[in-house]
Amino acid sequence: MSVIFSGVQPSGTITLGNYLGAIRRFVPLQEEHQCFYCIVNQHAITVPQDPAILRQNTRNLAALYLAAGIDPAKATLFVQSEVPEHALLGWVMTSISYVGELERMTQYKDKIAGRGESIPAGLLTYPPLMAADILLYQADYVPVGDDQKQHIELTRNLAERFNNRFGEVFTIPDIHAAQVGARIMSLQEPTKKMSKSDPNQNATIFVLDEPDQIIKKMKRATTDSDTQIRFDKENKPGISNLISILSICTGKNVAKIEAEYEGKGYGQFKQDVGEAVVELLRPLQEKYHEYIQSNYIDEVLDAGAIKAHEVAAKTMQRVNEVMGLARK
Ligand code: ATP
Ligand code: LTN
Repeated sequence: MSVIFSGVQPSGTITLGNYLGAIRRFVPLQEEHQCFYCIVNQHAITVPQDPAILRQNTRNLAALYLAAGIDPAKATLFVQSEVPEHALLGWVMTSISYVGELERMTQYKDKIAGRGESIPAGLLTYPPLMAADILLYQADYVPVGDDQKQHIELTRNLAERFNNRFGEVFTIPDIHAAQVGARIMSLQEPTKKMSKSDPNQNATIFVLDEPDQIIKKMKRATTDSDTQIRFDKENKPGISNLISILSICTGKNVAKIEAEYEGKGYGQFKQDVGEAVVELLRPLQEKYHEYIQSNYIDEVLDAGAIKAHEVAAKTMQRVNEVMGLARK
């Protein structure tokens, strides 16, 4: 049995990318491993958040985790700010990080673009906090989308640096990469990842979108002037993205999809991808609406924070001892 840790930010509604690249993959892991799944609200505040909306998004995300099939009897589901050790170890990790290595993170470079002088310092120190999240639980594997690879690499470096200086305290974690769906692309600019914060609403499918909205967005998806339905990321990024999505939704492999659509037009193909996504999301949406109206969410998160804290406090105690922060 391994330890698994992952987190999702309550920074808006979850996208099809978050679901396929991360949350959906969390579910089978809980059957065989000790899993900690976190709503990382302290990461979300690295950009300004409206307090009422942040609170609401936190509940929505908890309901979505449960609707996706996370079972609190098997996995620990909790909110980051309710386990203070995240911020405590986050500071330690920030202290052993180098400014240069943080400035090299591509997510940082993307997120500061266009912000002028007002770049929140939290955007720079975001990866050491993420490292703390993972290392507190001595995680072996971290299931995340492709875009987080660099942050996991940094987490490994920080853990090794700490262990070299202070002794073997941390397990060195590995990324748990997706076979397919590791990077769902924007429907409008298929060379960019699908993102929650894309200002163009047509670029992103949100998991709570209505069926007709999903079909409409699929129909508007950018493709190419060719007519062949063929997987070729380089020359046909739009079609390749839709093939990947259809493949995950239906379980059919890429070759089978290409064969099925030989000689057929883009119109029918896009309609079918839209319908497959609607069907994939239908049970998730139904369960979400049940959970969001119940008190069950609070029960789960209260219990989750207690369980997470027990593990996190042990690691933090050890860190304080080896670093000389503990007085005795
Ligand atoms: P933003 O898009 O606003 O930068 P985000 O969605 O990338 O935010 P998170 O909510 O923290 O940020 O992401 C949660 C998980 O979803 C991470 O594991 C991330 O790798 C994964 N993920 C995000 N976008 C995609 C995508 N387009 N394809 C596959 N996985 C994704
Ligand atoms: N940075 C991640 C979210 C995140 C995370 C984590 C993922 C914060 N802490 C720990 C895995 C493990 C993102 O997707 N933007």
